[in-house]
Amino acid sequence: QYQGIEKGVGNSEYSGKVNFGTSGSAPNFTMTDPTRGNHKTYDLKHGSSGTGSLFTDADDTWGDGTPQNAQTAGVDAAYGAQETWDYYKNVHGRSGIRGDGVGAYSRVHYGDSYVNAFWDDSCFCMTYGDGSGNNDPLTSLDVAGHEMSHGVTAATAGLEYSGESGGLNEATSDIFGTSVEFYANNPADPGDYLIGEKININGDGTPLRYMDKPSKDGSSADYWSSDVGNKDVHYSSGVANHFFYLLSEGSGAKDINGVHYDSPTYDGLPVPGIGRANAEQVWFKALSQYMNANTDYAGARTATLQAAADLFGQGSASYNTVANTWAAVNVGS
Ligand code: ASN
Ligand code: ZN
Ligand code: CA
Repeated sequence: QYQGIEKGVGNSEYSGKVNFGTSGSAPNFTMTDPTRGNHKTYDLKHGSSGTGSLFTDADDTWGDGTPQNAQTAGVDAAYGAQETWDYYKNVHGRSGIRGDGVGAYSRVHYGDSYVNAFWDDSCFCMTYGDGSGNNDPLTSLDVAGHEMSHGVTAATAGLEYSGESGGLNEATSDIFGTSVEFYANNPADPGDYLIGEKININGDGTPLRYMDKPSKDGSSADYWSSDVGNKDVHYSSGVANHFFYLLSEGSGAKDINGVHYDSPTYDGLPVPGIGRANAEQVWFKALSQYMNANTDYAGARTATLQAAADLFGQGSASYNTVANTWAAVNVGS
């Protein structure tokens, strides 16, 4: 899979032993990925500004799989950036977050016990906290893919981060974060429709979000309602996350990679799903060609139907499934 270019050996925390792109030669290797826009990974050493220091190593074997070793979070972050780059390049033909071949950079060990990770367009960079007690860094693949996808959204539809467009912005990050996780096909972190299942963010090992039935988190919306745009964007996203799950897999009960899902519909009518790979193409085309800063849920329905018409033909079975799946989350009829 890595064609021998990714010569670095990393002992990650969440993705097992990985090969990843590094530069240099013994004894001066750096965490700089020469084939992905020279993406660099920095150690903030618990600071909260600047870049800290670029990770370096003498033998190109990095980390030990635990958060006590400072390199470990760097390995997870660099691997996440690598898989996110490869996902957009190989699945959507997009070179880098802005599509211009330019690599971003990542910073790990931000702050003290900081329980978040974020993309920042102004620095074109990714930042990861170390989690509660500096023990659970937020560097899992789905989180990396989620955050960097905020950069893709900013460079395409530009969905405004409030109201229904904010929910669509958040859902887009969950959709492509999940897609990156499936794409990586890593046995230590197999693809699922859960967000943040690896990072112990609730302290009890449960995920942050559930795409098959978003209300399982206690706050997210399963279905559209006229007040959904008043919710926090991480909860109004539930409608589109649910749409994406249903469009990928169909309604009802299903086990995938050892995880059990049971996805309901608004009217109780089943929907069949068109497969995740097709659903990803629909969402990416809708995002990059048909959505804009003010797109709401009704507009997302229209945008994905336009995308489905381009991809599968208007009135095709897959086109009709897109329409029926929006109805299954109470958008349109
Ligand atoms: N982790 C949060 C998110 O991606 C941080 C943020 O950028 N709002 O939604
Ligand atoms: Zn987000
Ligand atoms: Ca996941």
